[in-house]
Amino acid sequence: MNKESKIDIKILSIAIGLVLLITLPILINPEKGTAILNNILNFIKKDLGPLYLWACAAIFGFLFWLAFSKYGKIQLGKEKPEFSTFSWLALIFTAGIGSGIMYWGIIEWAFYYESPPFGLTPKSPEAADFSHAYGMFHWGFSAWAIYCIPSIPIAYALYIKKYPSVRLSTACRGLIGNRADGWIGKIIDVCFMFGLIGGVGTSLALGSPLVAEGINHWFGIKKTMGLNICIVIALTIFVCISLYFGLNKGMKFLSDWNLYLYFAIAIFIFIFGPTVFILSSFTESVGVLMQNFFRMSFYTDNFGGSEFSQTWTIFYWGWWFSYAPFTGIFAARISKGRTIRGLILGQLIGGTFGCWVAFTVFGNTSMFMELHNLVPVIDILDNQGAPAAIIATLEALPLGSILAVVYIIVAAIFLATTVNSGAFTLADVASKNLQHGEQPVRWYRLFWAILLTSISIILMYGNALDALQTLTIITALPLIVIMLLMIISFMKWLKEDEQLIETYIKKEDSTNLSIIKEQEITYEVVHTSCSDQKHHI
Ligand code: NM2
Repeated sequence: MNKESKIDIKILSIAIGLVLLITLPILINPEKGTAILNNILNFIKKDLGPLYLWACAAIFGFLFWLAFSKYGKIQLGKEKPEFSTFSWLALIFTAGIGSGIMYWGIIEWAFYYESPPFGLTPKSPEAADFSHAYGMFHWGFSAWAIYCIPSIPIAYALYIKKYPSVRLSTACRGLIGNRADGWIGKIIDVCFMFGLIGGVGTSLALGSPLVAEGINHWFGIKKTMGLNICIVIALTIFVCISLYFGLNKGMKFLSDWNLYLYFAIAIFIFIFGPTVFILSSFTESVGVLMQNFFRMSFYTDNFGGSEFSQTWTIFYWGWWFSYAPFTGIFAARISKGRTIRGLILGQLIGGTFGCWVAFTVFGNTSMFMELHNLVPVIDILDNQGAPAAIIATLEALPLGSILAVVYIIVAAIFLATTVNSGAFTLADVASKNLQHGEQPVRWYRLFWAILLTSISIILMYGNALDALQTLTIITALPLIVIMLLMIISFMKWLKEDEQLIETYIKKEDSTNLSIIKEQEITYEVVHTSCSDQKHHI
């Protein structure tokens, strides 16, 4: 098969056309373009905000049920998992988490401490209690449920139904049937690409100023737009090298090292930072979170009138939603041989744990500095911005200057791994005729990386990155609907395959297999039936 036949020109051109349609007006008239987007955003956040809260809560409940239902036992493909559990989790974690974790993990508490929810007094002990619990909530189980949900129908379509593509439209096939190949399918796929471009833009918008702050601090180079752009170009080169070597070499290597360094910094700060404070604050926050989980999940402050929920929870859920199809596709792509339960619990527990490390260790260290008058974190935050407050916190620790350098490097790697897997997934979705397990062609992977980052650069240049961030939340809205379609489609498939699933599960029970053996049994019966069905598609 020649290279050309692997590119899906239709999807590619619709996606690029749509991106141009949105970015050009912003570029030509940034103020007006941004104002229009902000109006749409305000409408969504105000009037449709509760939808985001309900969607997230429902998804969390659904996954909880699914993981522990009989369907949780279904193994996705009879092959052995392609990656070790560590590398698998590392790939999933570093794909979905960008430099945001190094940015918000250490500083988010300060925002809540200054403007707390539930009408609490700013900077009070109660505000302190919630300031960590809220960070853990926004980067915890509910959030990871949003990431996890698309991976289940996509993995089912890929490994059980044996459809060769990882597209969202394919995962909706149970519901929309062959319309997945028509314009409905195209709209679904393009929505996702669009969300991802916005999501990555947001990550770059937050990540590059943090790196720029470091460069300014250490080398005295001025923090200009030019510096930000140079950072993104350097990052693109780095990403291209990793993409060139592909999933098994470049990307896996980068993800593994991303996590090693991340944990190394966390362990260092945990030992040489305020260990006891970290432990006790974490314990308290877990209690506050458990006690208030439902309240936080449905908090709109309808009667208090504050914008806490819109500024934070709804914004965050939107951001997670806009990334979710991409992380779902990516997670499904690398989860051959895992069970549905493994896929859900791996993402929910592994992802939450990974995020909580930052919020617990980095965030509490920073708060400790503020409360003990070691570093005026809030003052720096208010007057010089978050990146300066982050560096000041780190420099106050033992070996602070080295630590801060490594911290910023890890933030850059987090950013790189996200752009990396984003480009890989875009190339994957905008390809056709890929055989099972085949990766998109090399130049095409690099092309998407360059396209992704150049859109951000153009928008940075036009000073329209705020608009791009706004766009991320807006694009999350259709994605919520698409995810609902995917869930319904998945449930229809389960119903369709009910008989075979029963046989599969009974077979295990009657032979009284041990857990290990249970995992070795594959889903052959369904495989066979689906391969048969494939001929009719
Ligand atoms: N999420 C996890 O920059 C980033 O960390 C990308 C952000 C959606 C809040 C992901």
